[in-house]
Amino acid sequence: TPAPAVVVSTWDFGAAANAEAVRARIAGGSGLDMVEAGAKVPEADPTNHSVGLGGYPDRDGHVTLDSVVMDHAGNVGAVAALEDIVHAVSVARAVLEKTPHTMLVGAGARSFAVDQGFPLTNLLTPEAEAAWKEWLKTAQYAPRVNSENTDWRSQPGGPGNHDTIGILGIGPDGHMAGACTTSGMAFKMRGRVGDSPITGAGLYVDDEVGAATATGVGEDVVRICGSHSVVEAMRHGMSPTEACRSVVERLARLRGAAIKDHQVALLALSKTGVAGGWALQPGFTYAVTDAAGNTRIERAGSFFG
Ligand code: SD4
Repeated sequence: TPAPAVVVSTWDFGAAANAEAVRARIAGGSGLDMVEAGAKVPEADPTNHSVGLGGYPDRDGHVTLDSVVMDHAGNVGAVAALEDIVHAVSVARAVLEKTPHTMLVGAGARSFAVDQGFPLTNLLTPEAEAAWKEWLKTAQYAPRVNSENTDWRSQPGGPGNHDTIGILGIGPDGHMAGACTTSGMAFKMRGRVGDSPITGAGLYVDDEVGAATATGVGEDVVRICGSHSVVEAMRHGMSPTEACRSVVERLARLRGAAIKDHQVALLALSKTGVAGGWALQPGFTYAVTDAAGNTRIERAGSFFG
């Protein structure tokens, strides 16, 4: 059996995020410090078109970010439809620590971030702008699966193996925390908010049981309160993998043919450091890292073959 994981995150690029999280942990940081440090890595990476700087815009050309953080004591902070700030996860954390609220959205979130000293940055990179202009030629919104079975990676708007990051951590004191951050679905309607900043959908942390996070088509994750459902399944005795699988299967039963071209991927970490995941479509990977910083990439099983 592998050493217990102290941090897990979605997709192969989670490896770089996990490395930062472990660095924060070794420096004495809390679970919240870990997941924030990790989530900031893809936020600052302009080549990731689903998170932070370089994220694909909405259909009107605005890059809008959604993010949430949650700690072991049920403290939550979130932002939705945040513009012009690279590190949405850090603004979410500021909502947790500096306000009496759990979520700020849109212009209010942006002015709060400015008040907190976050710099304003144009998040629309030339590459993302070019992809948006290409998309405008047809302007067909069709959320595509992040799957190895389709050729969508090569299509404009296909984020390839880059996606929302959900990251779950266990601090040196044994307490869990999580974060989820995204620019949402490429070319979404203006004002659209997905699952990622919604507590219980994109992220849920329960320090008695474990934590879970989600990526994929947010509308589907919201319908089943994806992350909270995974944590509750774990509470009733399922392993992280079994819990993620049961929730994916529940979604498939609920939605039938409506989800056949969608991806939804769930990732969980138990309180004891066991990681597991499951997805609708094949191709979902996640990064699992132990306290010494050793990382392995796991490939999740899937509902569709
Ligand atoms: C959303 N779940 O906004 C996010 C998007 C995502 O690329 O995971 N993807 O629906």
